[in-house]
Amino acid sequence: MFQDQLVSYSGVQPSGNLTIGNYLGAIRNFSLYSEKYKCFYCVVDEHAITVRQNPAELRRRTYETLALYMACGLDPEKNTLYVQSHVHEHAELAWILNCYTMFGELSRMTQFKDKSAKHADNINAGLFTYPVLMAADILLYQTDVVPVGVDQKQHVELCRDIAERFNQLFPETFTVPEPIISQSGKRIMSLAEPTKKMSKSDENANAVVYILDDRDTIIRKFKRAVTDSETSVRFAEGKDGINNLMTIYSCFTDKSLEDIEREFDGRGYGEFKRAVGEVCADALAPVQARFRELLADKSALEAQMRKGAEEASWYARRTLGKVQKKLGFVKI
Ligand code: AQP
Repeated sequence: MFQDQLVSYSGVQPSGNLTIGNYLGAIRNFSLYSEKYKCFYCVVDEHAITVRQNPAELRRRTYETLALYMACGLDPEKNTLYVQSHVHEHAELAWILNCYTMFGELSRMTQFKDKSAKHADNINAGLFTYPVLMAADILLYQTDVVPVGVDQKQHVELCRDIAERFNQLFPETFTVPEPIISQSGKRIMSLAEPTKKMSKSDENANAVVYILDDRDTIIRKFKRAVTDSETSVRFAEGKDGINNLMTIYSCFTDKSLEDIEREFDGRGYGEFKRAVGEVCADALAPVQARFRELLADKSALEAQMRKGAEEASWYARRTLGKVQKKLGFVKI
């Protein structure tokens, strides 16, 4: 809470082309909070460099992620939309919080374990302390709620622990945030390996549906999605591929799993996959059209970046100043 306003905070890394996992698990839900909360949505470029990035691609994706936020319905007049590296307080608070976070806590983070297995040649300290930077992002704004996909829940819980530890030593410094996990799109799985999360950094482009994929590509990817040797569309244990497709269909149509089972009763997987592809392509078409318009005007996006950074900095400065004072840093 910041000056009697409830605060919502979340972010997306510009570490790859955004997927329908990012869309259904996170971005699509961000605008739900604009009425009740003061909302900050950040393009977290400092997080992205925990794995190697091509600089030109990182730059391009930073613009694209901001444009996608707006194309997905985030109104920059109602939400503070900005880029993490434009607000230096994030990195400064992260350093301080590093000194209040335990090695053992960070060692237990499943994302660190997964990513260090995937990037065995580059297990850098930033990958390990990623959740501390995320805690700094959230705590700088005195955040009440953090809408995220289920994969980020553990990091928000660590953020709560850090905030509570700090507050015990220095009372009333941080608001302790709650994660909000959207029930429908909480975990969208890979189309090729449906026991694995759909990720923008997946090397197999057929496993992932990107928000900006064209209609034919979307339909083709769903057509090729891994299923099982049965033929009936029903949600059940062991049917990970079909369960994932039903979840995606349900997210785009708002139909319940029971309704979907009824709708496709007696119809084969081929027909179902085509229907999933079509509803997904239909839902993304207006987002893609708006995205192209926004991306065509780079200077307007830069003006938005400046405006967002100014707004965010005002809040970030206040929290960092309070923390530094409590710690005993000398102000000059
Ligand atoms: N598959 C998913 N299902 C539901 N939600 C998801 N999110 C990501 N993938 C899924 C949610 O999207 C938000 C932004 O994610 P991020 O960019 O911070 O990083 P991530 O969670 O590591 O996402 P990726 O796509 O897997 O990125 P890479 O491949 O770079 O690591 C978060 O709220 C996340 O929960």
